[in-house]
Amino acid sequence: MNESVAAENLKTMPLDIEQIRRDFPILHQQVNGKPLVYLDNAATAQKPHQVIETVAAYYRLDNANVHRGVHTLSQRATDAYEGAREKVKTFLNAASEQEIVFVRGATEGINLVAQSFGRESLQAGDEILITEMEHHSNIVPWQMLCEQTGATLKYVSINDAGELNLEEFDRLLTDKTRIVALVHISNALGTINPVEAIIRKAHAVGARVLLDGAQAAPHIAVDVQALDCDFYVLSGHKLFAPTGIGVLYGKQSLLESMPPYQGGGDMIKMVSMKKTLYNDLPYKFEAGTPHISGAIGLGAAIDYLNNIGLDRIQQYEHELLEYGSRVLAGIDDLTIKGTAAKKTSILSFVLKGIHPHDIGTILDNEGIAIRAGHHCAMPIMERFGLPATARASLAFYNTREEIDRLAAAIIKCREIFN
Ligand code: C6P
Repeated sequence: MNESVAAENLKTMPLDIEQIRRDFPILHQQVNGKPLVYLDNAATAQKPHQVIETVAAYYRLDNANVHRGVHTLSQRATDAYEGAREKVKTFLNAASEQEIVFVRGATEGINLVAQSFGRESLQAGDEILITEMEHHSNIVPWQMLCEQTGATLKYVSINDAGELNLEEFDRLLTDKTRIVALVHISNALGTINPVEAIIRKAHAVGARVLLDGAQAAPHIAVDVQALDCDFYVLSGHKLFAPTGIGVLYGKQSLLESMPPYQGGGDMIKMVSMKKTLYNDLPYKFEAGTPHISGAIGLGAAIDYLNNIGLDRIQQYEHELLEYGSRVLAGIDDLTIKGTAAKKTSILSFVLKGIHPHDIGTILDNEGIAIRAGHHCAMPIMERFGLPATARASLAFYNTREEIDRLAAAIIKCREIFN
């Protein structure tokens, strides 16, 4: 068998989860006397030793500032940092490295677009269209922009399953809409939004589209050129990489036309006491010493994901979600919130008469980590008339046995309270 056929065959093989789990040292510990079940992956995902070792090796061997020194360590650090950018470019299928800006995370990416692109191009009378299912990071920056420019913020509502009301989107999208910003995959409901159609329609009225891919990038393959989105943001720490590193993708022509977001070192070509010439893309948007080790760790995480294959990850997680949905739906008094026809990786639920925080605490006693609260998406809670939900969020290292432990702990929880 030649090498490419062997590689193709490997891509269709089921995941060896036990092997994968061995890559994640943190998973092999007891919490409160029980083996850890980590189901809070939407908040932050765990790191494989390939990422941990890459970051450690960088600090052991190559640590230096980037783009500044002529010495060998600085050149090595610069090569590794720019190598990571190239990996992100390929991962997202961007047209060029110049379209890949390293930021702190999805939140900073959205704020950058709002304050640079938005502030430059919006005025009173313009409209920004977002949805009821946004994370606060994709609401507050637009509210701030509206206060600054006099633009108006509009929201597309969601149905009981947690899907966008697309007829309403069609009604709210007008030639006044300058920006459409929405979540690719909802962190609180797991809904996968029909972003291709939304982007097409938004472009037809001349609006620009930002996708919040914080929850999408770890679970599905993203191709920004095929999507034709104008901006895409993601957070490294949800993608099995370190915290404090993220990505803003922007179409080159747009990024070229935008003013810098922050001023400082590295974003300049020349500074005199009178004026500054800004640097080329993407450095124009990377003021100050960047999170070098974080970017390098993100590159290692991308290598790790590519080795496994996002298609196989998606397939496995889909089966796990279906299994989890069936098991949880069989528990008395439990209601799953978020039942979209297209969803992934999120099991948000409520238990009649028991506050989600109590569920979270009892599950923690059983060694199970979930998130309980509003998941930084308060408008969704308002929509469903809930103060909070309990949320189990999956990654490809989770197993059916872990779902069974989750279900047993939820049943125990019911028994304690009833
Ligand atoms: N959601 C969750 O538990 P940052 O904090 O910048 O890395 O990511 C913000 C963010 C933006 N959009 C979506 C869809 C998100 O899910 C998040 C982070 C975490 O759901 C922490 S609140």
